[in-house]
Amino acid sequence: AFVENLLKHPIFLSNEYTTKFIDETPDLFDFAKRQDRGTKVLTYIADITVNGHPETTGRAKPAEAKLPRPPQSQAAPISGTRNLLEAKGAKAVADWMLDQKRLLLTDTTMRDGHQSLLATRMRSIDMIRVAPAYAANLPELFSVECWGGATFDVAYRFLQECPWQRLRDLRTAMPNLLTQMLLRASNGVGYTNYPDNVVQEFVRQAADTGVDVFRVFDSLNWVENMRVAMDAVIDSGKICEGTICYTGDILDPDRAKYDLKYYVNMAKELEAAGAHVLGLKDMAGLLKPAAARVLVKALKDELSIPVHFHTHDTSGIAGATILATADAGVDAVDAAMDAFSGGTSQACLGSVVEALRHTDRDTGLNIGAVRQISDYWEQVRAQYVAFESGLAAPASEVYLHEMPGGQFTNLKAQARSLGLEDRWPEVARTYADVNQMFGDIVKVTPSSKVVGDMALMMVSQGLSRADVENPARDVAFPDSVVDMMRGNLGQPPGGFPDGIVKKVLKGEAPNTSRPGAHLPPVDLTAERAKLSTDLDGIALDDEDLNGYLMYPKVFMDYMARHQFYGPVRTLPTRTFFYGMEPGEEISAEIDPGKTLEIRLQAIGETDDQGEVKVFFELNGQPRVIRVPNRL
Ligand code: BTN
Ligand code: 3PY
Ligand code: ZN
Repeated sequence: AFVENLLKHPIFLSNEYTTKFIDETPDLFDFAKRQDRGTKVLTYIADITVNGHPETTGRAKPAEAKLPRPPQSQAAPISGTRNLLEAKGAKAVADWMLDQKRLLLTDTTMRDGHQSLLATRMRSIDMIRVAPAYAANLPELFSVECWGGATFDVAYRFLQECPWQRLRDLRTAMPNLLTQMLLRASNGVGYTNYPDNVVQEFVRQAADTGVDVFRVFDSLNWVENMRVAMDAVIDSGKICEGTICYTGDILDPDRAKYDLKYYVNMAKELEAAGAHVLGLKDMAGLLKPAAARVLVKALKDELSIPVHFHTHDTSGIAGATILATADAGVDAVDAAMDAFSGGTSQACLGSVVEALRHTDRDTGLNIGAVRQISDYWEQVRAQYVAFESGLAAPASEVYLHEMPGGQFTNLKAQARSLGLEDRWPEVARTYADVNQMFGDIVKVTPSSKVVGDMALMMVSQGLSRADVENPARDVAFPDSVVDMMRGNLGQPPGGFPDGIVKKVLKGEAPNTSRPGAHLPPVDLTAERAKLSTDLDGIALDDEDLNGYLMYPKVFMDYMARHQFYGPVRTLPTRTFFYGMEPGEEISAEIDPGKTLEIRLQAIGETDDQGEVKVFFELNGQPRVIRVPNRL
């Protein structure tokens, strides 16, 4: 009856049925709630089969229908870094790191790897299926970065899945390994400054659900704006990696703003603020080998906490930089499994393992296990060709524009959609000009987005830096620029230049104190009650509330679609993005022990009402689902 009702709905019958329709037509959910989950999932598959997925339509399609096969676990998981954290606490893990002769490795494939190569589109199921092999075969890893950064909102927004459930499942599947997340300090996993109690509540929940290592950074390197998040991590008993974002070039006298002294001072501030580990985050891949040697040596000399290095291979030289940091005594580094490495992603993990073999920094990882896991990742990556951003070769251009790995390909796609594809070199140069105009700032989410917004605006309107700075010329600045100049992302070292602040704010006074100091706390009890009412009394847990607090609209839209489509998160990735073919069979374990065996029998003709009948077998029982043909 639900499908009948739905199909008779006036909007459904019009051609306006898109995700928006689902999100904006609340009365549908009275019907949706009564549907069993099997029917909901079949409705999703039928719709995608008939109409395609909006995110993959018109993009490259994977060659063959093949389910990626994870490697066998070679043995029951042996004790790893997580066991040490559980037994002895965060400080003991840091001390243990300092005692290791070997270079410790973090695998970033499940977070930064796909964030930087596939627009963050990797689905949980592809991670969860290989997680037991990590636990069993690579217990020597320092950590697995698998959460935070852009993965949080992309899960809700584009993948129709709950990021918290991803974390819980990965945590369960890798009980001996430290899980690691990227946290944008007061910006949480969002693009704006949240009230202090929202940040604290988010950290508490992330620690509870399963994050062990929090890499905390601020997008302007303002330590003042990192304390709330760092304190919350420390209070949770988990590992606080207080992090420096690296920009400029310490060996270049023309970039004296960010010199060796600047970084060493910041590192000391972070150590004094209670960081268990110092993160050195080179989000654009700007740290060159010779500079890395100098910087890491200085940090190791001046600090008594371990140093964990993160870089991107955009310029093609990350491997050399990692080896230089290893020589200089770095404690841990990030790398991505071979199939998810290189380009705007991290350096190649297997190659780092091999390069250090039989040296005193030998990583101790089993290279056979690395290869097997990477073979799995290669099959996974092939399923996501629609999201490949295709940086065909290393780009030394990154030293000009300094775009972070995650932004580079994204901005390129944005430029393309604005018809500026041929003018990419101009966009890159303008991005560099905007950086100088803003006073040479750290560019990383969210400050990098502000610089990108401004650069695209300038190129599309044909404005030069001189035009923008000309007091006689009226310029309409993007909202994100106004917001940053108001001080809502905090302050860069030395503040923003007076001239640009005046021009952007038209005389309005900026706020130069910590944004969280003047944001009133959110009334969590009231928010929960309101959310529950808005969702018709559905029971909401703390994870849901935290999702809502970060991204109210994205979360509500996700919940609406969830009511309609049910648990689509365990569908095979090919089915999720392309639907099924007649004769094809798949299975999806929607709960532990509850598996849907789905066979698509046939797809009917479009009838005179514009509807298509899709014939399935669900666990052996025939089922017919009608969906509109919107093509
Ligand atoms: C999204 O990409 O917004 C979330 C995935 C759900 C998309 C479904 S597919 C069928 C229907 N038609 C659309 O245009 N969106 C939804
Ligand atoms: C993020 O904040 O998502 C990043 O990856 C920054 O480098
Ligand atoms: Zn990164």
